[in-house]
Amino acid sequence: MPLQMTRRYSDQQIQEFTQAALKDGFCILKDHFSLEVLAAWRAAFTPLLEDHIQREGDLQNRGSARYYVTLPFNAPFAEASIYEDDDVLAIVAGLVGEDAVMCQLATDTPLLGSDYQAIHRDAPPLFPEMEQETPPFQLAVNFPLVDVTLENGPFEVARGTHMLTKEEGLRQLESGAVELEPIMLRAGDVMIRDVRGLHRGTPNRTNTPRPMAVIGYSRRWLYRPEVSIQIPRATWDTLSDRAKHLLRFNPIVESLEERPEVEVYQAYAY
Ligand SMILES: O=C(O)CCC(=O)C(=O)O
Repeated sequence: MPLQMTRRYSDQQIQEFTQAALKDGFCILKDHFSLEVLAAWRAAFTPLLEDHIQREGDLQNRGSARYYVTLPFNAPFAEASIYEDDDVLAIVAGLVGEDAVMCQLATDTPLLGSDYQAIHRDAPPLFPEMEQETPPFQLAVNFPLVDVTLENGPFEVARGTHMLTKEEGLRQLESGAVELEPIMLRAGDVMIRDVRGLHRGTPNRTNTPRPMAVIGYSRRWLYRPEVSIQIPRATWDTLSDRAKHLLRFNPIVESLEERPEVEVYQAYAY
């Protein structure tokens, strides 16, 4: 049955969030997602993380004691109230077009023993020859499954650097013209960010993992071979028309057993 959804924010507020993301490279919706849904994600994520570490933890796919784990597109993660959230989708449309696609459903998790990542972006420039950035083409919608504190490894980002070349952004960081800010999201908060904003993960100094979910939305013409969402046919048949449209370029599989043995998204820093 199609989900009945409503927007929490007015058109004008959506415009303001969109403008903030265009200017700063990100915007944050506070207290947005259901804590009940997030608790279900947290519980289902723990065994996935353990399994990932056991099978391919030695690949250290995001630096020491830090892991990128794709989420299976089934319950509780195939959750329309999250990936079809009306406010988030309105901002996504304002940034990467009405015809955007959803291409990624995953998590980044630092554990005790993790370190500062090198400052990076999550996508290469579209036109590296031109040393000029374009309007947004790839977004990450990030939301933590636990409260983020200074101790458990806040994501740090340098405001406004998405519209600079990486070299210029790093120069400005070096000179102090811009600085990295820790983003202290609480469970329920959502950050919508342009993946070109210079950022890094920081060490988790606690014994509790700090999973940060990431849903990728792209312009319809952008293909990112390193990420995709395998959609079981039985699930596909239950999706709303809007979800089918958002997910239209992802592979439909008979069973999630067909998914790759190891994460494909290993090279992440651009
Ligand atoms: O999870 C984080 O805090 C940042 C992770 C990150 O930027 C990455 O692995 O690309």
